[in-house]
Amino acid sequence: MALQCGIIGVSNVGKTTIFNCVSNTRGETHAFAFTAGKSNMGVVQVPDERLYEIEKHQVTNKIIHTTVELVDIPGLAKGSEKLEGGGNKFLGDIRNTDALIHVLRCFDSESLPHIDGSVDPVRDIETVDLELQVRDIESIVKKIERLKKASKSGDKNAAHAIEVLERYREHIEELNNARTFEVNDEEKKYVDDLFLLTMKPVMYVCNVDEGSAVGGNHYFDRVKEYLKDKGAEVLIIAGALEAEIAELENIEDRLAFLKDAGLQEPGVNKLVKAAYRLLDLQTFFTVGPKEIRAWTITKGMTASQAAGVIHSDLERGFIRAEVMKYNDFITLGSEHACKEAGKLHVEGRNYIVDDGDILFIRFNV
Ligand SMILES: Nc1nc2c(ncn2[C@@H]2O[C@H](COP(=O)(O)OP(=O)(O)OP(=O)(O)O)[C@@H](O)[C@H]2O)c(=O)[nH]1
Ligand SMILES: [Mg+2]
Repeated sequence: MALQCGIIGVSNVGKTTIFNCVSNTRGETHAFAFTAGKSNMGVVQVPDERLYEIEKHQVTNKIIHTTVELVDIPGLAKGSEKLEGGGNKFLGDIRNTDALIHVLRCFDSESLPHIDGSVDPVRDIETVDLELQVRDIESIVKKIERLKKASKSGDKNAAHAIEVLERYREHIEELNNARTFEVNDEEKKYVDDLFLLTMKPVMYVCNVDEGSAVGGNHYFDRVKEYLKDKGAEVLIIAGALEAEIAELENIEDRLAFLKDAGLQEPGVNKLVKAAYRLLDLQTFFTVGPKEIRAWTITKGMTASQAAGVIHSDLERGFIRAEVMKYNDFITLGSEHACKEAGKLHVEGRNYIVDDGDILFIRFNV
Protein backbone atom coordinates (compact mmCIF):
# COMPACT_ATOMS: atom_id res chain seq x y z
CA MET A 1 0.00 0.00 0.00
CA ALA A 2 3.03 2.28 -0.16
CA LEU A 3 1.85 5.73 -1.12
CA GLN A 4 4.36 8.00 -2.73
CA CYS A 5 4.99 11.71 -2.50
CA GLY A 6 6.94 13.27 -5.35
CA ILE A 7 9.28 16.23 -4.83
CA ILE A 8 9.02 18.46 -7.89
CA GLY A 9 10.08 21.90 -9.05
CA VAL A 10 12.25 23.64 -11.63
CA SER A 11 16.00 22.87 -11.77
CA ASN A 12 18.38 23.77 -8.98
CA VAL A 13 15.90 24.90 -6.38
CA GLY A 14 17.14 22.48 -3.70
CA LYS A 15 14.93 19.44 -4.19
CA THR A 16 17.71 16.91 -3.78
CA THR A 17 19.26 18.89 -0.93
CA ILE A 18 15.99 18.64 0.99
CA PHE A 19 15.44 15.00 -0.01
CA ASN A 20 18.89 14.09 1.32
CA CYS A 21 18.05 15.59 4.71
CA VAL A 22 15.10 13.28 5.23
CA SER A 23 16.19 10.15 3.49
CA ASN A 24 19.04 7.75 4.01
CA THR A 25 19.35 7.42 0.27
CA ARG A 26 21.84 9.97 -1.04
CA GLY A 27 21.02 11.76 -4.24
CA GLU A 28 23.53 13.92 -6.10
CA THR A 29 23.27 17.70 -5.81
CA HIS A 30 24.82 20.03 -8.35
CA ALA A 31 26.10 23.55 -7.89
CA PHE A 32 25.50 24.56 -11.47
CA ALA A 33 22.56 24.83 -13.81
CA PHE A 34 22.45 21.19 -14.65
CA THR A 35 19.44 19.03 -14.17
CA ALA A 36 19.89 15.67 -12.56
CA GLY A 37 19.32 12.71 -14.80
CA LYS A 38 17.27 10.39 -12.63
CA SER A 39 14.81 10.31 -9.77
CA ASN A 40 15.88 9.25 -6.29
CA MET A 41 13.56 7.19 -4.19
CA GLY A 42 13.72 6.96 -0.43
CA VAL A 43 11.73 5.45 2.40
CA VAL A 44 11.44 8.02 5.15
CA GLN A 45 10.46 7.65 8.80
CA VAL A 46 7.48 9.71 9.85
CA PRO A 47 8.37 11.43 13.13
CA ASP A 48 5.63 10.89 15.72
CA GLU A 49 6.14 12.17 19.28
CA ARG A 50 3.25 10.03 20.50
CA LEU A 51 5.47 6.95 20.32
CA TYR A 52 7.73 8.45 22.99
CA GLU A 53 4.76 9.46 25.13
CA ILE A 54 3.50 5.88 25.01
CA GLU A 55 6.95 4.64 25.97
CA LYS A 56 6.70 6.58 29.23
CA HIS A 57 4.00 4.10 30.27
CA GLN A 58 5.25 0.92 28.64
CA VAL A 59 8.77 -0.45 28.94
CA THR A 60 9.75 -1.70 25.53
CA ASN A 61 12.73 -2.99 23.55
CA LYS A 62 12.27 -0.77 20.54
CA ILE A 63 10.24 1.94 18.93
CA ILE A 64 9.33 1.59 15.28
CA HIS A 65 8.15 4.54 13.26
CA THR A 66 5.92 4.27 10.28
CA THR A 67 7.29 5.33 6.91
CA VAL A 68 6.35 7.13 3.76
CA GLU A 69 7.96 6.99 0.31
CA LEU A 70 9.46 10.11 -1.19
CA VAL A 71 10.65 10.43 -4.76
CA ASP A 72 13.00 13.25 -5.67
CA ILE A 73 12.34 14.06 -9.31
CA PRO A 74 14.79 16.00 -11.51
CA GLY A 75 13.90 19.58 -12.34
CA LEU A 76 11.32 20.47 -14.92
CA ALA A 77 12.16 23.18 -17.40
CA LYS A 78 10.08 25.41 -19.59
CA GLY A 79 9.06 23.72 -22.80
CA SER A 80 10.22 20.27 -21.78
CA GLU A 81 7.29 18.91 -23.75
CA LYS A 82 9.18 19.93 -26.88
CA LEU A 83 12.32 18.01 -25.99
CA GLU A 84 12.65 14.57 -27.47
CA GLY A 85 12.60 12.07 -24.65
CA GLY A 86 14.69 14.17 -22.26
CA GLY A 87 12.18 16.45 -20.65
CA ASN A 88 9.40 13.93 -20.72
CA LYS A 89 10.82 11.04 -18.86
CA PHE A 90 10.42 12.58 -15.40
CA LEU A 91 6.77 13.27 -16.05
CA GLY A 92 6.21 9.53 -15.91
CA ASP A 93 7.77 9.50 -12.45
CA ILE A 94 5.38 12.24 -11.41
CA ARG A 95 2.43 10.29 -12.76
CA ASN A 96 3.24 7.39 -10.45
CA THR A 97 3.07 9.50 -7.31
CA ASP A 98 0.02 10.10 -5.14
CA ALA A 99 0.79 13.65 -4.04
CA LEU A 100 3.28 16.40 -4.85
CA ILE A 101 5.67 18.53 -2.82
CA HIS A 102 6.59 21.51 -4.96
CA VAL A 103 9.92 23.06 -3.91
CA LEU A 104 10.43 26.74 -4.70
CA ARG A 105 13.69 28.62 -4.72
CA CYS A 106 13.28 31.50 -2.29
CA PHE A 107 16.95 32.27 -1.65
CA ASP A 108 19.45 34.53 -3.38
CA SER A 109 22.86 33.22 -4.32
CA GLU A 110 25.45 34.94 -6.48
CA SER A 111 27.20 31.70 -7.22
CA LEU A 112 24.10 29.78 -8.25
CA PRO A 113 22.25 31.49 -11.09
CA HIS A 114 18.59 30.61 -11.55
CA ILE A 115 17.88 28.68 -14.72
CA ASP A 116 15.41 31.37 -15.83
CA GLY A 117 17.68 34.30 -15.00
CA SER A 118 16.18 35.56 -11.74
CA VAL A 119 14.72 34.29 -8.49
CA ASP A 120 10.95 34.35 -8.86
CA PRO A 121 9.05 31.56 -7.09
CA VAL A 122 5.65 32.62 -8.41
CA ARG A 123 6.90 32.40 -12.00
CA ASP A 124 8.36 28.98 -11.10
CA ILE A 125 4.97 27.75 -9.87
CA GLU A 126 3.46 28.86 -13.17
CA THR A 127 6.26 27.22 -15.16
CA VAL A 128 5.73 23.86 -13.49
CA ASP A 129 1.95 24.11 -13.56
CA LEU A 130 2.07 24.80 -17.29
CA GLU A 131 4.26 21.75 -17.95
CA LEU A 132 1.84 19.56 -16.07
CA GLN A 133 -1.21 21.16 -17.65
CA VAL A 134 0.15 20.54 -21.16
CA ARG A 135 0.51 16.84 -20.29
CA ASP A 136 -2.98 16.68 -18.86
CA ILE A 137 -4.50 18.24 -21.95
CA GLU A 138 -2.70 15.62 -24.05
CA SER A 139 -4.15 12.83 -21.92
CA ILE A 140 -7.62 14.28 -22.13
CA VAL A 141 -7.47 14.83 -25.90
CA LYS A 142 -6.34 11.25 -26.44
CA LYS A 143 -9.23 9.94 -24.42
CA ILE A 144 -11.70 12.16 -26.28
CA GLU A 145 -10.42 10.77 -29.59
CA ARG A 146 -10.83 7.24 -28.32
CA LEU A 147 -14.34 7.98 -27.18
CA LYS A 148 -15.27 9.56 -30.50
CA LYS A 149 -14.39 6.31 -32.23
CA ALA A 150 -16.40 4.34 -29.68
CA SER A 151 -19.30 6.70 -30.18
CA LYS A 152 -19.27 6.08 -33.94
CA SER A 153 -19.45 2.38 -33.35
CA GLY A 154 -22.54 2.85 -31.20
CA ASP A 155 -21.37 3.48 -27.62
CA LYS A 156 -24.29 5.49 -26.16
CA ASN A 157 -22.43 6.69 -23.05
CA ALA A 158 -19.56 8.15 -25.01
CA ALA A 159 -21.29 11.45 -25.78
CA HIS A 160 -21.73 12.29 -22.13
CA ALA A 161 -18.14 11.33 -21.31
CA ILE A 162 -16.86 13.50 -24.16
CA GLU A 163 -18.90 16.42 -22.93
CA VAL A 164 -17.42 16.16 -19.41
CA LEU A 165 -13.89 15.77 -20.77
CA GLU A 166 -14.30 18.82 -23.00
CA ARG A 167 -15.22 20.86 -19.92
CA TYR A 168 -12.08 19.63 -18.18
CA ARG A 169 -10.04 20.52 -21.21
CA GLU A 170 -11.43 24.04 -21.32
CA HIS A 171 -10.73 24.51 -17.61
CA ILE A 172 -7.12 23.42 -17.99
CA GLU A 173 -6.60 25.37 -21.21
CA GLU A 174 -7.45 28.48 -19.22
CA LEU A 175 -4.30 27.69 -17.18
CA ASN A 176 -6.15 26.07 -14.30
CA ASN A 177 -5.31 22.80 -12.59
CA ALA A 178 -7.65 19.82 -12.76
CA ARG A 179 -7.89 19.73 -8.95
CA THR A 180 -9.75 23.06 -8.92
CA PHE A 181 -12.43 21.98 -11.40
CA GLU A 182 -15.75 21.54 -9.70
CA VAL A 183 -17.54 18.40 -10.80
CA ASN A 184 -19.66 15.78 -9.10
CA ASP A 185 -18.43 12.28 -8.33
CA GLU A 186 -20.20 10.81 -11.32
CA GLU A 187 -18.39 13.21 -13.67
CA LYS A 188 -15.04 12.82 -11.96
CA LYS A 189 -15.10 9.14 -12.89
CA TYR A 190 -14.34 10.05 -16.50
CA VAL A 191 -10.92 11.42 -15.61
CA ASP A 192 -9.99 9.08 -12.75
CA ASP A 193 -8.38 6.63 -15.15
CA LEU A 194 -6.15 9.36 -16.59
CA PHE A 195 -4.23 10.02 -13.34
CA LEU A 196 -4.01 13.68 -14.27
CA LEU A 197 -0.88 15.38 -12.95
CA THR A 198 -2.68 18.55 -11.91
CA MET A 199 -5.28 16.51 -10.03
CA LYS A 200 -2.77 15.33 -7.43
CA PRO A 201 -2.86 17.03 -4.05
CA VAL A 202 0.00 19.50 -3.74
CA MET A 203 1.86 21.42 -1.07
CA TYR A 204 4.63 23.98 -1.42
CA VAL A 205 8.02 24.30 0.23
CA CYS A 206 9.77 27.65 0.16
CA ASN A 207 13.50 26.93 0.29
CA VAL A 208 14.82 30.04 2.04
CA ASP A 209 18.19 31.35 3.19
CA GLU A 210 19.43 30.57 6.67
CA GLY A 211 18.39 33.89 8.18
CA SER A 212 14.78 33.41 7.06
CA ALA A 213 14.33 29.90 8.46
CA VAL A 214 11.76 30.98 11.05
CA GLY A 215 9.73 33.81 9.54
CA GLY A 216 10.37 33.47 5.82
CA ASN A 217 11.30 36.36 3.51
CA HIS A 218 9.76 38.52 0.79
CA TYR A 219 9.80 35.60 -1.68
CA PHE A 220 7.82 33.52 0.78
CA ASP A 221 5.36 36.40 1.24
CA ARG A 222 4.77 36.54 -2.50
CA VAL A 223 4.16 32.79 -2.67
CA LYS A 224 1.70 33.01 0.24
CA GLU A 225 -0.13 35.84 -1.48
CA TYR A 226 -0.28 33.98 -4.80
CA LEU A 227 -1.60 30.82 -3.17
CA LYS A 228 -3.94 32.41 -0.67
CA ASP A 229 -7.17 31.22 -2.29
CA LYS A 230 -5.88 27.82 -3.35
CA GLY A 231 -6.01 26.11 0.03
CA ALA A 232 -2.56 24.54 -0.29
CA GLU A 233 -0.15 24.22 2.59
CA VAL A 234 3.06 26.30 2.33
CA LEU A 235 6.10 25.42 4.44
CA ILE A 236 9.34 27.29 5.02
CA ILE A 237 12.51 25.24 4.94
CA ALA A 238 16.08 26.52 4.92
CA GLY A 239 17.56 23.76 2.79
CA ALA A 240 21.25 24.59 3.21
CA LEU A 241 20.83 24.90 6.99
CA GLU A 242 18.89 21.65 7.17
CA ALA A 243 21.66 19.94 5.23
CA GLU A 244 24.17 21.09 7.86
CA ILE A 245 21.94 19.81 10.65
CA ALA A 246 21.50 16.47 8.94
CA GLU A 247 25.30 16.09 8.79
CA LEU A 248 25.56 16.17 12.58
CA GLU A 249 25.66 12.71 14.10
CA ASN A 250 25.08 13.75 17.67
CA ILE A 251 21.53 14.55 18.84
CA GLU A 252 22.77 17.14 21.35
CA ASP A 253 24.66 18.98 18.62
CA ARG A 254 21.60 18.96 16.44
CA LEU A 255 19.42 20.40 19.17
CA ALA A 256 21.96 23.13 19.89
CA PHE A 257 22.17 23.95 16.19
CA LEU A 258 18.38 24.11 15.88
CA LYS A 259 18.14 26.34 18.92
CA ASP A 260 20.69 28.75 17.45
CA ALA A 261 18.61 28.93 14.28
CA GLY A 262 15.46 29.55 16.35
CA LEU A 263 13.84 26.28 15.29
CA GLN A 264 12.09 23.75 17.52
CA GLU A 265 12.48 20.82 15.19
CA PRO A 266 14.14 20.28 11.83
CA GLY A 267 12.07 21.76 9.03
CA VAL A 268 12.28 18.48 7.20
CA ASN A 269 10.34 16.81 10.04
CA LYS A 270 7.52 19.23 9.39
CA LEU A 271 7.84 18.35 5.72
CA VAL A 272 7.44 14.62 6.26
CA LYS A 273 4.50 15.11 8.60
CA ALA A 274 2.85 17.41 6.06
CA ALA A 275 3.46 14.86 3.29
CA TYR A 276 1.73 12.25 5.43
CA ARG A 277 -1.30 14.51 5.82
CA LEU A 278 -1.27 15.35 2.12
CA LEU A 279 -1.49 11.64 1.32
CA ASP A 280 -4.46 11.45 3.68
CA LEU A 281 -2.79 8.84 5.87
CA GLN A 282 -3.47 7.95 9.50
CA THR A 283 -1.60 6.11 12.19
CA PHE A 284 -2.56 3.44 14.65
CA PHE A 285 -0.29 1.93 17.30
CA THR A 286 0.54 -1.47 18.69
CA VAL A 287 2.04 -1.43 22.14
CA GLY A 288 3.95 -4.11 24.01
CA PRO A 289 7.22 -5.00 25.75
CA LYS A 290 8.82 -6.13 22.46
CA GLU A 291 8.02 -3.02 20.49
CA ILE A 292 5.91 0.09 20.34
CA ARG A 293 5.04 0.59 16.74
CA ALA A 294 3.24 3.01 14.47
CA TRP A 295 1.37 1.66 11.43
CA THR A 296 -0.08 3.46 8.45
CA ILE A 297 -3.63 3.21 7.21
CA THR A 298 -5.77 5.33 4.95
CA LYS A 299 -8.76 7.13 6.40
CA GLY A 300 -11.83 4.96 6.75
CA MET A 301 -10.07 1.60 7.07
CA THR A 302 -11.74 -1.00 9.28
CA ALA A 303 -10.24 -2.95 12.19
CA SER A 304 -9.80 -6.09 10.10
CA GLN A 305 -8.13 -4.14 7.27
CA ALA A 306 -5.83 -2.49 9.79
CA ALA A 307 -5.01 -5.97 11.13
CA GLY A 308 -4.09 -6.91 7.57
CA VAL A 309 -1.53 -4.10 7.47
CA ILE A 310 0.31 -5.85 10.31
CA HIS A 311 0.06 -9.30 8.75
CA SER A 312 -2.34 -11.00 6.36
CA ASP A 313 -2.89 -13.79 8.95
CA LEU A 314 -4.31 -11.25 11.36
CA GLU A 315 -6.86 -10.14 8.79
CA ARG A 316 -7.73 -13.69 7.74
CA GLY A 317 -8.15 -14.96 11.28
CA PHE A 318 -9.50 -11.74 12.74
CA ILE A 319 -11.67 -12.28 15.84
CA ARG A 320 -11.84 -8.87 17.46
CA ALA A 321 -9.84 -5.75 18.21
CA GLU A 322 -9.27 -4.34 21.66
CA VAL A 323 -9.04 -0.60 21.28
CA MET A 324 -7.76 2.16 23.53
CA LYS A 325 -7.76 5.80 22.53
CA TYR A 326 -4.28 7.32 22.65
CA ASN A 327 -5.42 10.10 25.01
CA ASP A 328 -7.06 7.65 27.42
CA PHE A 329 -3.92 5.53 27.53
CA ILE A 330 -1.69 8.53 28.23
CA THR A 331 -4.05 9.98 30.85
CA LEU A 332 -4.77 6.71 32.65
CA GLY A 333 -1.25 5.34 32.25
CA SER A 334 -1.80 1.64 31.49
CA GLU A 335 -3.93 -0.91 29.73
CA HIS A 336 -5.12 -2.16 33.12
CA ALA A 337 -6.26 1.31 34.18
CA CYS A 338 -8.07 1.75 30.85
CA LYS A 339 -9.87 -1.53 31.40
CA GLU A 340 -10.89 -0.52 34.95
CA ALA A 341 -12.20 2.79 33.66
CA GLY A 342 -14.20 1.17 30.87
CA LYS A 343 -11.89 2.69 28.27
CA LEU A 344 -10.80 -0.51 26.62
CA HIS A 345 -13.33 -1.21 23.93
CA VAL A 346 -13.90 -4.51 22.22
CA GLU A 347 -14.63 -3.90 18.55
CA GLY A 348 -15.60 -6.09 15.62
CA ARG A 349 -14.15 -6.27 12.15
CA ASN A 350 -16.14 -3.32 10.78
CA TYR A 351 -14.98 -0.84 13.39
CA ILE A 352 -13.50 2.21 11.63
CA VAL A 353 -10.05 2.82 13.06
CA ASP A 354 -9.31 6.34 14.28
CA ASP A 355 -5.99 8.16 14.11
CA GLY A 356 -4.08 7.38 17.31
CA ASP A 357 -5.98 4.23 18.24
CA ILE A 358 -3.96 1.65 20.15
CA LEU A 359 -5.01 -1.76 18.86
CA PHE A 360 -4.61 -5.26 20.12
CA ILE A 361 -5.81 -7.77 17.54
CA ARG A 362 -7.19 -11.13 18.66
CA PHE A 363 -6.97 -13.65 15.86
CA ASN A 364 -6.99 -17.33 15.16
CA VAL A 365 -5.56 -19.09 12.09
N1 LIG B 1 22.47 29.15 -0.73
C1 LIG B 1 21.69 28.06 -0.78
N2 LIG B 1 22.00 27.09 -1.67
C2 LIG B 1 21.19 26.01 -1.71
C3 LIG B 1 20.06 25.86 -0.87
N3 LIG B 1 19.45 24.68 -1.16
C4 LIG B 1 20.18 24.13 -2.14
N4 LIG B 1 21.24 24.91 -2.46
C5 LIG B 1 22.27 24.66 -3.47
O1 LIG B 1 21.66 24.65 -4.74
C6 LIG B 1 22.29 23.72 -5.61
C7 LIG B 1 21.26 22.82 -6.24
O2 LIG B 1 20.64 22.04 -5.26
P1 LIG B 1 19.94 20.65 -5.60
O3 LIG B 1 19.39 20.16 -4.31
O4 LIG B 1 20.82 19.78 -6.38
O5 LIG B 1 18.77 21.18 -6.54
P2 LIG B 1 17.66 20.31 -7.29
O6 LIG B 1 16.41 21.09 -7.20
O7 LIG B 1 17.65 18.94 -6.81
O8 LIG B 1 18.18 20.39 -8.80
P3 LIG B 1 17.82 19.38 -10.03
O9 LIG B 1 17.63 18.02 -9.50
O10 LIG B 1 19.01 19.51 -10.90
O11 LIG B 1 16.60 19.97 -10.63
C8 LIG B 1 23.29 22.96 -4.73
O12 LIG B 1 24.57 23.52 -4.97
C9 LIG B 1 22.84 23.27 -3.32
O13 LIG B 1 23.92 23.27 -2.42
C10 LIG B 1 19.76 26.91 0.05
O14 LIG B 1 18.80 26.87 0.83
N5 LIG B 1 20.61 27.98 0.04
MG1 LIG C 1 17.94 17.10 -7.85
